[in-house]
Amino acid sequence: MYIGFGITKNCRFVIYSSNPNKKDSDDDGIEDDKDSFPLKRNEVFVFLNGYISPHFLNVENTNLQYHNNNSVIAGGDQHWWPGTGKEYDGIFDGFFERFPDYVTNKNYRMCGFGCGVIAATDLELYLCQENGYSIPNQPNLFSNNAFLISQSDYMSAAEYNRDNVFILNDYYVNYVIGVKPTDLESGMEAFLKYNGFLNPTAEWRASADKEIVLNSIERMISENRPIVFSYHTFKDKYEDGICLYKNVEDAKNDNRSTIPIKSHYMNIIGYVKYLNDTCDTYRYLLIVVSNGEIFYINYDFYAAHLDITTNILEIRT
Ligand SMILES: [Ca+2]
Ligand SMILES: [Ca+2]
Repeated sequence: MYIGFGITKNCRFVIYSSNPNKKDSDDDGIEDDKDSFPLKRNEVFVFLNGYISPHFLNVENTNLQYHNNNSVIAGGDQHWWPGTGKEYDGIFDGFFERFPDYVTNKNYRMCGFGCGVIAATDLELYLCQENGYSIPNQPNLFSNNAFLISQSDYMSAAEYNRDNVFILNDYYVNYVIGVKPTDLESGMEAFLKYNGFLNPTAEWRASADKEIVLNSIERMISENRPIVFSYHTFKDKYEDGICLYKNVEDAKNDNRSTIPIKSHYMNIIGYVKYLNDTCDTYRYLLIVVSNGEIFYINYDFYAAHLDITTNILEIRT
């Protein structure tokens, strides 16, 4: 059927299922006769700034045992601050006895609840590195090397943020999820204004709609902006935690081969969209950074848990 210019008529047409001049019409490495979707790439990786492999901040790291002996990692690590680790064992066990420690001990609160400070600092430093922005009171960042930030400079920037911008204080919320989303919003808007934007907005996305949030993620990645996001569940069951995978196939299957995480802020630095044999619409993995390491997350699992505490920080300028 052809419809147009006031004329409607039936006509014949041919659906092209492949390009007859090529063996692999969509250049995805699967030849047409074996490709379930010969005109659509079966797997597409999208990274910040058109990088050809996952890449994020280069930060000097002295905590080698946590990072396979790598002396350069992809962001800050809250374990640089020497908490004992016991803080993680049932957050409310002995909570009130330990409360004064958390209030006064800057190491404990950073190691135990600093993931939001780290995620926000990672985002700021990436924008500094890519765009020449700066953080107030932190003149030495990148002073020795444009592509490498020292661990001490990173920690200095994160501590400034913790005390002044993405504040870890004795708020009840800070002891449950770390930085308050409202502080992420106001802090990121202040950072963008400091760097010359007249009317930026940073909004903790209220939507629980899978497609709306995905569209925001795709837009920000295309603008070369990482996305601070959280996962948080109030439930205690193993299956309610989110798994971070080092391997794409594990993430596609969400095979629960890693220890699930109950509450965490991280950054999205890209995504993978892929087809499987049963469906010709793309499904997604998120490529994320957590404490200096790059992982994949199954977006279907994440999106099923979207709510006010599991969401993204959306930036517009
Ligand atoms: Ca192909
Ligand atoms: Ca294909």
